[in-house]
Amino acid sequence: MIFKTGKTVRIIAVPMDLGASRRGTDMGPSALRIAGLGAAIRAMGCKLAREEDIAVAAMETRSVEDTEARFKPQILNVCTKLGERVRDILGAGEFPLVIGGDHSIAMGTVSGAAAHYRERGESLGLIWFDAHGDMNIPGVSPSGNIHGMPLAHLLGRGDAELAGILGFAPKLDPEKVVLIGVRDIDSGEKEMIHKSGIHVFTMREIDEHGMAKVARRAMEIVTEGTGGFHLSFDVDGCDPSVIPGSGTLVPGGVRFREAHLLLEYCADTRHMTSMEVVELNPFLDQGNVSAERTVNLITSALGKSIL
Ligand SMILES: [Mn+2]
Repeated sequence: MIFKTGKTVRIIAVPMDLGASRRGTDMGPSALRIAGLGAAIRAMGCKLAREEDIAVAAMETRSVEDTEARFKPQILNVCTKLGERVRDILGAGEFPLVIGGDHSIAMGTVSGAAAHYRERGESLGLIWFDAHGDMNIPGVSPSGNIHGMPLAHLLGRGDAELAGILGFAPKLDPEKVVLIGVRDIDSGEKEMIHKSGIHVFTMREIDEHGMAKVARRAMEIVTEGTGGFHLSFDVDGCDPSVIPGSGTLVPGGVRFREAHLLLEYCADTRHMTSMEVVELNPFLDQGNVSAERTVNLITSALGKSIL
């Protein structure tokens, strides 16, 4: 089965680790490419455009100026460039597949997708698959690491510059945002999540109702009244036994088939118009198994089915 919209897929690699606490997510794109991402997409019968890279400064070449939002100027710069590319790629009718990189890059990807729909008078739905809430803001975040803050900024909170990438805020209607797989929330984040108005399916809901029911409800939320939706897939949403190669592992996560099922539902809607994969850290992996499984998961999201 080929990608159901028939769109050309364009991979954009963003080797970012400035937002993370553990080093090594900058090698995530390399691990996915070595695991055969491009070939796997072509093998499905999808058209794949020439891949692109967005340059990211190495941590060693920069100094931390702001301990409440570490490496903010560099992350702002990368996210702005990424957002412009995602907006333009969507405008050209292609499917942007962004490979990271730590989760701070979502401020770029989602800003670009939101800008695309905003120009058309439409709104963007968002599936945020993650063990964490990513709803921290500078001054509240215990670490100052920006990879724990992207969702808050996309909803218009926190630092005005990070929230204002591509010149508008907020990027999202919280009613069209779904957080799935969460099981580790900082105390300061809990109130932010409750007040935000986003939909949250924690591991408890997945345990109680099963992924099929959760995924069906999530698809309704992000497709009704939107122009399309973006999937931000943090590999740490999966259980560490599935994806050991990530820096902030939390036990009790989504199992391999549950993750596939969610992604198959995303493909079935024909409404997912962009996707990103973040927080893969090959230095913490066992061989390259996490990247290989992630490639497999990506093909499900692009419409590969078992039969
Ligand atoms: Mn995350």
